[in-house]
Amino acid sequence: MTRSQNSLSKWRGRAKSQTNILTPDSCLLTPFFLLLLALALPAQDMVEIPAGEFTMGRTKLTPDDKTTMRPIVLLDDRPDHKVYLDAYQLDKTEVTHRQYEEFVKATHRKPPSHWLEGKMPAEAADHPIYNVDHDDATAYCAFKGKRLPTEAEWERAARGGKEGLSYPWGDKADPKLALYNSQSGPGPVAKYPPNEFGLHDMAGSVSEWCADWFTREYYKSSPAKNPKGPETGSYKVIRGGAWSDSPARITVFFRNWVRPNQKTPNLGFRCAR
Ligand SMILES: [Ca+2]
Repeated sequence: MTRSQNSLSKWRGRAKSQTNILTPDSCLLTPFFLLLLALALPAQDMVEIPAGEFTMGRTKLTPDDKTTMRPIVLLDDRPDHKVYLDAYQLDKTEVTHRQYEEFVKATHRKPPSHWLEGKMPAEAADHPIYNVDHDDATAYCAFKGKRLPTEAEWERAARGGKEGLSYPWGDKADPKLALYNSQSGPGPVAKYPPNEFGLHDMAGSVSEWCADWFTREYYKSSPAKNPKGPETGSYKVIRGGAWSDSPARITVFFRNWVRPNQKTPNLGFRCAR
């Protein structure tokens, strides 16, 4: 017998002995264990964020915080405050064109306006979806058995378990770590390194819809546990900044807002569960 026949026969023997391990009882149990495993583990495209407390909002004061010189859009990220969140899961990446196409085909939802003749542009398959409003994003997440993250869930995830930093990686904006300050539109998701939780593009790329209504004063009275935003409002929170934004707008604490029916080339989303 040659060496290769020998090793083939060894593999066959091993495969046979492994097959013999499966008794009728264990065969019956296997689907049950697989189901348990599926429920216990996050899907491969999601990250499990453990229950816990974090500091939400901007912690560093600037000299012009108490003057009229700081733009009001950069003041609603205070006061910083402790927030406790139950465990949840979040998509590792922004929802892509390819993923959104599956949803459009299955539900016959109106495609985004930049899909010529309703067709997903093939070159954008791995780019984040955009030109979708809050209803589109909410419906997509429901289609996947998910939901939009709350603003607090989004910020905790963006921080990646680190306290007091401006960006997911530190305190200095870095074009090697995120897509921002650009005029060229979005590129492929997950091109830049993930944060400590394994999440990509929590700074820049496209801004992301959150579930919450927005009010400027919300942090002054928000609940300490699982805050879900004001009861109602005219604007929805969007987070993370986009390819078109300056470094000040891609921080983990920067709060932005738009009307729920807004559709722009720099606004997309990811889902939570
Ligand atoms: Ca983003």
